[in-house]
Amino acid sequence: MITSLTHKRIWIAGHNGMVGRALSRRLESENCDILTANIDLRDQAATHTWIAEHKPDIVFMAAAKVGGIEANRTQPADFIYDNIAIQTNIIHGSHLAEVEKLIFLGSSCIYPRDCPQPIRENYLMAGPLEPTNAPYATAKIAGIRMCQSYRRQYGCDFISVMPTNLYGPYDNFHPDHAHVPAALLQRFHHAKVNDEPTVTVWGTGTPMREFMHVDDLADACVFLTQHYSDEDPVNIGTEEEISIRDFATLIKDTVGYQGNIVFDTSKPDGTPRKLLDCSKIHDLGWRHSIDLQNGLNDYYQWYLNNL
Ligand code: GFB
Repeated sequence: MITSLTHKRIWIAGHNGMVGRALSRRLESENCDILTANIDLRDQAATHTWIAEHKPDIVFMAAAKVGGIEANRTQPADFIYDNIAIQTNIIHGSHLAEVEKLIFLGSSCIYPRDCPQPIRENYLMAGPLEPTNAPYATAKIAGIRMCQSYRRQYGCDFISVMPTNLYGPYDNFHPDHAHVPAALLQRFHHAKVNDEPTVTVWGTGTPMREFMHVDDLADACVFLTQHYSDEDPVNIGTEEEISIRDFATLIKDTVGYQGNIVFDTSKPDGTPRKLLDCSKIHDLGWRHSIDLQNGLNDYYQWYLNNL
């Protein structure tokens, strides 16, 4: 083991989000102190002061402005500004406060739109980005470069992890701004309870995506904190892909909706395919454990309990 969590002060930046809450649940079984901050992380002075005063040993960077394809398309300025500000303040503040280890969370959308599949970590910057999320991806690429640069210049143990598309408890269920799992879960549920004959799914249904339960991501982040220390990012996924058409049918069946699916092809498809090559994390000794159907059952149950 490279880094122990035992008796460490661990700051989950972004503790109220889906990923932050999953990290809190996962860290409950470790013998560590969890820190949370209720400040605007875009505020440099407030963020640096908070880190200097609370002196975390380990920082999980789960704070980010995130959203689905439509949120990315309509709010590109917020996506690039908020993410660059948040990550710059946390990474530099962590360096100043001599944080022992920092885990930066990126996204599979950082890779070129048309790169070979499955996507290996070294395809980063090998081609143009998918336009619907280029501002967000550009911010995340800057975060990876910052972690690499602080490691090279100052010897900081800052690592970057690249999760695939996620779903789970405390997801954002906004009808227009959510990612596809939350958007479809709430739309099929609403159609079921209101006896609606059809549900609309955006795009052509042909894009391929890989979906992972957020509890698997949290477990992978803890594993990599303990066992990985290098400047190259590490992909985190399931290596299982599904078309949006089949994924919509899976959500429909999970919810128990009896009507029909129609596709709105005026909406964007986004990137045609993004399957992560997870050889690196598999070789290190970690694999996901929640299969898609079980994960979606848990997701829908959580949704019903927390409507
Ligand atoms: O989840 P999603 O918005 O993100 O969309 P991306 C995935 C696919 O689902 C696209 C289709 O092909 C959408 O056209 N889709 C079908 C829908 N119906 C819906 C719907 O009702 N809502 C949504 N949102 N999609 C995001 C990036 O890309 O992936 C982010 O924009 C981030 O930056 C995230 O990287 C992981 O997979 O296309």
